[in-house]
Amino acid sequence: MRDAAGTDHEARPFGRRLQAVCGDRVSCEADAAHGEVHATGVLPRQSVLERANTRGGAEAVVANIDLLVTVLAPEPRPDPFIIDRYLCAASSAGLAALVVVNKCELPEAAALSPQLAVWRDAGYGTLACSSATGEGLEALAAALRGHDAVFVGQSGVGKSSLIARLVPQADIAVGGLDRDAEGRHTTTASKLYDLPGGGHLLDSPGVRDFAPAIAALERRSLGFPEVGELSAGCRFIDCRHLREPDCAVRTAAETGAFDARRYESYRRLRRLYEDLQAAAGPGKRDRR
Ligand SMILES: Nc1nc2c(ncn2[C@@H]2O[C@H](COP(=O)(O)OP(=O)(O)OP(=O)(O)O)[C@@H](O)[C@H]2O)c(=O)[nH]1
Ligand SMILES: [Mg+2]
Ligand SMILES: [Zn+2]
Repeated sequence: MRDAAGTDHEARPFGRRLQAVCGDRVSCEADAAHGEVHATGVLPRQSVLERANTRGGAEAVVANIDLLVTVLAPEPRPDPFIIDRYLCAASSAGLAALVVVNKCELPEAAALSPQLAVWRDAGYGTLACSSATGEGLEALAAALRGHDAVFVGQSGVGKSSLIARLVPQADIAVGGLDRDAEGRHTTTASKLYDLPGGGHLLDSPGVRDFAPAIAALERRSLGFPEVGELSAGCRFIDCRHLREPDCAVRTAAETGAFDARRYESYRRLRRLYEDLQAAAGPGKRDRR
């Protein structure tokens, strides 16, 4: 916990129901007798990134950010579907999003360019950089300046390595690649760093998968900007863009106007959305 003067303290959550996440602003009380600080309450959030739990409910991941940065690299092998789901969660939560390819000095990075172009065409910011060589780091620093940003992505893509370069005074652990096979992650808890030019960066532990909280997802497009735009041409206002007749989204995917892999990603998220909706129970269906 950091106080108004910028000093960090160890703070214990006071009471079992306090659900603070990284980025939260909390009210605190000093317990002078035990030399401890207790976090007693979570202040209202400006924004929150939420993931789905298995019961179809929502779990906060980070709070009070305005920019989501999904980091990928040629190694470990990227899963574009996870990245899509993060991007959907970001647009549904009103956050700007940036897709960053790290380790761009590796020859295999060139193969990621077509996929990066698809995200760029969808309206997301994209960047290639290398924490090893320093290439692209100035552009990344410029894109982050003044923002409260979080780095997300698979374990081993180099989130912490990038933060170590962007925040020179950060005391941050960076790991090897082999740990992934054993399921150990180098970063185990989210942490907030001050950016030199203003703003903040949150490092987060690597993920194997990510499912956005369904209640937070934009219901018609699920947060896919292309689907949001194309759906104006669908015959039915409540088109799910699967097998419905005269669906402009499916037609665009068939003709190549909408990237086929992004459409597949949409279909997978739609199925997950409906499964989670069912898990949440009939009373919670289509609340919005
Ligand atoms: N070749 C190359 N390796 C890099 C680069 N950036 C990071 N690495 C390596 O990638 C490995 C993982 O780096 P981390 O920064 O710990 O990755 P992370 O995304 O923070 O991983 P988690 O904390 O487990 O989520 C380390 O061995 C780094 O040295 C880069 O630009 N090029
Ligand atoms: Mg890390
Ligand atoms: Zn449709």
